[in-house]
This record gives sequence, C-alpha cells and structure tokens, in this order.
Amino acid sequence: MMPDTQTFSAEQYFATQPKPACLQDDRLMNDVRDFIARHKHNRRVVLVTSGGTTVPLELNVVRFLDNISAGTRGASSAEYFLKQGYAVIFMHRQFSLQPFSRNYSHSTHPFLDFLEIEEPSSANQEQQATGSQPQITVKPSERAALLTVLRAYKAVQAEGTMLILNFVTVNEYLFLLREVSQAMGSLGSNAMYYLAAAVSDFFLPRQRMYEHKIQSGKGSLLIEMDQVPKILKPMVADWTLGGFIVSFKLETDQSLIIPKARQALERYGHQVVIGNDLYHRKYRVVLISPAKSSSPKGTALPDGDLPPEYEEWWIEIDSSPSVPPKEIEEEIVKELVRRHDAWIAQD
Ligand code: PAZ
Repeated sequence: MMPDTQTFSAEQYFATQPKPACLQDDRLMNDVRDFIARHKHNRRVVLVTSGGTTVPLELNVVRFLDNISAGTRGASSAEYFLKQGYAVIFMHRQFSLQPFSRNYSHSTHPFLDFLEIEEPSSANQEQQATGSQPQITVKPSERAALLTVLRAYKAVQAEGTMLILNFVTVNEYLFLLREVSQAMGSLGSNAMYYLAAAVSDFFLPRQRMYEHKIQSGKGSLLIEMDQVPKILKPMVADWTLGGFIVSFKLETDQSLIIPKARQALERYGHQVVIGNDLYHRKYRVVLISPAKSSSPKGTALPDGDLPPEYEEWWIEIDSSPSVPPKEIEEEIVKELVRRHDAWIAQD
C-alpha cells in the first residue's frame, strides 16, 4: 500500500527519502570540507544556489516537472561575489548557466560563432614548407570582452576560489543543501547563504512514485504531490550557526511579493528575502529585511508575537541595452556585502 499524502517536516523528509548517489560516499563532502578549511581564515565563503529543481514522476525517470529558472541570477551573482573577494560554493542545476561560461551561452551567444579559421596562405612559401596547420582565432569584435572574462576565470581557477556542485532533482537539492550548510556552520557569521535556486514546492515521495514509465491509454493522469518541507526553518535554527541567509521569492502576482517575503522572515527569522516578479526579475528586485532593531540574530519569533517592522530596499536598473551591459546582480551583491559586513561587525 502506498502511504497517503502528508506534510513532511524536514526531519521526516530526510528520514524517509533516499540519500542521493552523490552523497553515498564521502568524496564530495570531503571536497566541500577541504574547500571550506582552505578559505576559512582568508576570506568569507558564500553558498550560491542556482537553477531549477526537477520532480521526477517515475523511478526509471522519463518524465519530470521542471520550472523556468535558467540559472542566470545565480551564475552572475557568483561572479560578483568572487569579484568582492568571497570564496564561492556554486551549487547549481546540472547544465544550467555557470559563472564565466554563461557569457557564451549556446543559445544567446554561441561560442562557435565568434571563432574564425585562418587557413595557411598558399602564397606563403614558409608556411607551406613547415606544413602549417589552420589557426583558430577570435573575431576582433569579441576579443576585449573575452579577454576580460577569461582573465577573471583563470584567476579564480588559479586561486581555487570556486567549488562547483550539481543537483538535478529536488531531492538531491535538499540533501545537498543540508550537508553543505552544516559543513559551513563552522564559519559562523563569515558565511553567507544566497538561495537563488527555484526549488519546487511539491514533490512525489519515493514510496508513491511509479516504477516504470507511466503508460497512456487509461485517460487522464492524476498525480497528487506532497509539499516540500520548509527547509529554511532548520537551516536558520540548526545548521548555519549565525550565518547570513538570503532567500529569494519569485511571484507572478506582484501584490504577493511583499506579504510573502514578510511572512517568510517572520516564520524563519533569517536576514533578507529578495522579492522579484517573473517578467521584471532582470531589472527590478526588492530586498526585504527586519527593521534594524527588530530581529535578534538567528531567531524566529515565538508563535503569537506581533510581527516586527520590515524595511524595503528597491534596486532597479534601466532595462534598455547598454554598453557595457549593466546587470542587476552587481547591485544586489554590493548591497548584500555591505549588510554582511554589518552582520559580522555586530557578532
Ligand atoms: O535563474 P533565473 O535567473 O532565470 O531566475 C532567477 C529566479 C527567478 C529563479 C530567482 O531570482 C528566484 O526568485 N529564486 C527563488 C524562486 C522561488 O522559489 O520563489
């Protein structure tokens, strides 16, 4: 018999759902712990989550539920955190955009389109004599921008300041988030958590998943999903030990952004919710946070207490194309770093 639908607490979720393959042995988490230990005394560390999670419908998965996130917010923010001197754990949906390479996405700016082939000249006898090969060059119009991206990328590689982790399903995301947050707990207030991934609110517990590809022929398909546990609750209360936590709230109905963001801050007691609406997310966001005096570090309000006051901080950029292109993530990250400074200073 399949269990009935239910609301899972985070504890029940982790006790009943399968640990993903990537966490079955210690290799991945050893890499995470090494990365944290390497940077602990030199720089702050930020966990950036990015991209959308899937919800598989079958154990032998053919079909799944997905969402709109391309990973642009997370990938560009990670670059700006690196620029600000942070070490970045970039936890993203496999094949979604990544820092640096995002600038050469196959759909918007295909890599092959800005390369050129220079054939050895038939007039040049020296080239012919040495059997010269064709050369690949970068279009002159693309060189300056590529050089900037490449320099930043190589510097990050040389300094080892970015660690990339992958998830696909919401289950992988939740388990990874728990493990990585707990490992970062030792950083205390020096850690920032920037949760930009678009995480499914619903999932199908393993116990009720179809084993094989769902067959058609019996008319419509009805699937009842359970609610994904509110992971911010244990994150704030148990795992992150004084870290600075920023979550995102995406809505399509603009009037819901502020109330939902306030509700999240009241429930979980973290530091900032960044509200954005689907169509303007690249140009306008609002940072909602408890007013200065209202929230002691890392505490949720006991039930029944009056909600504290909240501050709104709007960031807006011009939506018309500019040279060089302006990205809203640069402003978001600057503001968060300023707030993280203050958070550490009051520790
Ligand atoms: O990945 P992207 O740049 O296409 O979109 C970013 C975003 C809208 C997923 C992010 O800003 C966000 O709001 N994340 C949280 C979504 C949510 O679960 O409410």
